[in-house]
Amino acid sequence: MDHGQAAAPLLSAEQVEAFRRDGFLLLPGFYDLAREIAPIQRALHSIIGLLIERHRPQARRAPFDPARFDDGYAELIAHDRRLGGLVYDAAKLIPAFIRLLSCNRNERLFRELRSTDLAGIGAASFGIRIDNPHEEQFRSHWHQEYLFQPQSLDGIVFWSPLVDVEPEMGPVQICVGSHHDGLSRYRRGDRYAGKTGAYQIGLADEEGTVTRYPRAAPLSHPGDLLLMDFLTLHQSGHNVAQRSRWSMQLRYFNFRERHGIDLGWPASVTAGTDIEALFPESFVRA
Ligand SMILES: O=C(O)CCC(=O)C(=O)O
Ligand SMILES: [Fe+2]
Repeated sequence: MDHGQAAAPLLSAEQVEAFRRDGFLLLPGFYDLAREIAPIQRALHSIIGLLIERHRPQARRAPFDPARFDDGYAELIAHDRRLGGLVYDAAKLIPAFIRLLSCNRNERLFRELRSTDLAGIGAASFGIRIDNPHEEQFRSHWHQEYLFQPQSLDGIVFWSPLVDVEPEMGPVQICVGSHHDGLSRYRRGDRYAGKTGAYQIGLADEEGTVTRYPRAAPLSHPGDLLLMDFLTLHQSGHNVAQRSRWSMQLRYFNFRERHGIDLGWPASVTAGTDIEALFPESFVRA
């Protein structure tokens, strides 16, 4: 039976080398817009529509168009921000999203980059971010994925936008090559004490750490795929556009990696994993 090994590689040697060197890689047009992306946008349009009908029956909105699938969303959350939370939770339940999450090419891509035959999808590690203009509460500041998704040290974030990400929308910012320096030290509270849950955790010396590296902030479009090493320092940009920045996060790990095996492939911090107990040496106590 063909397990994918026989298929032509998805990446060139130069792309693999760039990912190893920089800790990230942008693959323009990796996904098929009509077959893989539009069904997710259509479902989001319908879900937003149901909430508009339920909570703002007098509001008018456009029929589905992939370029503006979120029509009416800004007005909906201006009416009641909690309705945005419903859309955020519902997005993970869209079958087309779950199909994309575990699609064959994602698995092959991970296996190619990590030279493994045994890929996993981190428990509670996937979803669709909605970064609303000028909202700081849920903006993710400088971090490395492994601390929050401790499934394997060599995990990879698959990040893909559902809208055109122009500079004002705050593209993800990356510290180029930072993955070579291993897991940084973190602390809870401090400058992020006003945020919720795991968003209170930040780098122990954020300024001193992130200024050591050159930055990248790749612009992207629906269908593009941005890959990030689980040790690459990155953060959300600041969305100062008019529209929310919608993007998908999928996370793959390697069952065969030693640290993952030792820890037992824990779920995401969002599912309740106590990362301060898991990584006591990575936390500086205030
Ligand atoms: O999309 C963002 O702003 C943050 C992305 C991120 O931290 C991630 O995908 O792991
Ligand atoms: Fe992240």
